[in-house]
Amino acid sequence: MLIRSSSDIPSSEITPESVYLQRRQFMHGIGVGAAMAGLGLPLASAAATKPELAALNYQSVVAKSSNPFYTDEKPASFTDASTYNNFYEFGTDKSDPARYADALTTDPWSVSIEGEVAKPGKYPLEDMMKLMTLEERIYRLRCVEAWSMVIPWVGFPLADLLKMFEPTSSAKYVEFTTLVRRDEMRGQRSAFSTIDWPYKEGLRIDEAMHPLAFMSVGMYGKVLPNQNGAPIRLVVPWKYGFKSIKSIVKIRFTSRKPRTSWEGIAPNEYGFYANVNPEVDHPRWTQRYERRLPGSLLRPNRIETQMFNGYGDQVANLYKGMNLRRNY
Ligand SMILES: Nc1nc2c(c(=O)[nH]1)N[C@H]1C(S)=C(S)[C@@H](COP(=O)(O)O)O[C@H]1N2
Ligand SMILES: [Mo]
Repeated sequence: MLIRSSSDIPSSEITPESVYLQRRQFMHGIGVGAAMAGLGLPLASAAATKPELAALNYQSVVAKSSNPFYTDEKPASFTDASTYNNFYEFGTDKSDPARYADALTTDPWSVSIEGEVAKPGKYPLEDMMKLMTLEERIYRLRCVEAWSMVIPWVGFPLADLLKMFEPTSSAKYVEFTTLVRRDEMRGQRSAFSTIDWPYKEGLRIDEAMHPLAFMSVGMYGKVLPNQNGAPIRLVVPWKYGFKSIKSIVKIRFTSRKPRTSWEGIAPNEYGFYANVNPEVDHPRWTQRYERRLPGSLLRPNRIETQMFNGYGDQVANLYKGMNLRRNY
């Protein structure tokens, strides 16, 4: 059980393998949020999220092969991971998010929970995070345009978050929505934008509940930089990068498959599933190889792409009997 209130965590459990929030120091004795009361969970007062995250010691976590998410692949540098980004709300160039995402205010932040759940509502981010155990999770984030980076994310399982809201039996899919705030997101003011804001993504409920799917609130032991999707973004390690939606403000549980932004833009190029699959080419390029960043012109670091981004043992059963060429 990963969901627990801060006061339950004995200091002896604060190990290098799993770094827990040490909220006690940050308790302000502020009253209880109505949303939390609605969850019927142990209540704690507002916590200062950012100082806690800043205190994470990620190095010691990286070294532990006992971490089930461990990889011995070399992580990209923090600089590479935070200056080569896709975040169209701030522009279409890979350097735009690092240049312009500082304009985004991420505090206060809340997430609306809607649809097929027993406990819908508007939940302040701090309140949700209080119930989560933060872990380092080292994954390759692979973009559909054939580049990848290994990034030590800090986050918690998506399933732990979703279960708190008690999805009903009609909840077959989960839809995620990014913030719209034109005055802070210059890409949303652009006349040339192809995206019909807000950016939306979706998962089948069993994909969303898979232990590899997680919500990230940090990377490299630091609070998530705005350009990487602060204050909270999805990471789905076995799928192409565009599924990993950033700066989430709404999670809706639905009985029908939600329409994603990229399906709206180019349905023949970007499907709902978007599982990493070297066997199925993108209409405009092969998906057999990827460039592992950082690379250079002389050393492009081209490697073979693995089925499900290397997580096949863990996720292939989700797609048993499905035609993966049709369900791309
Ligand atoms: N809201 C939003 N989320 C988004 C995107 C975006 O444009 N807007 N781009 C996606 C794409 S195409 C990729 S490859 C990843 C990039 O994540 P990174 O910049 O942290 O590497 O974010 C995904 N999430
Ligand atoms: Mo991407």
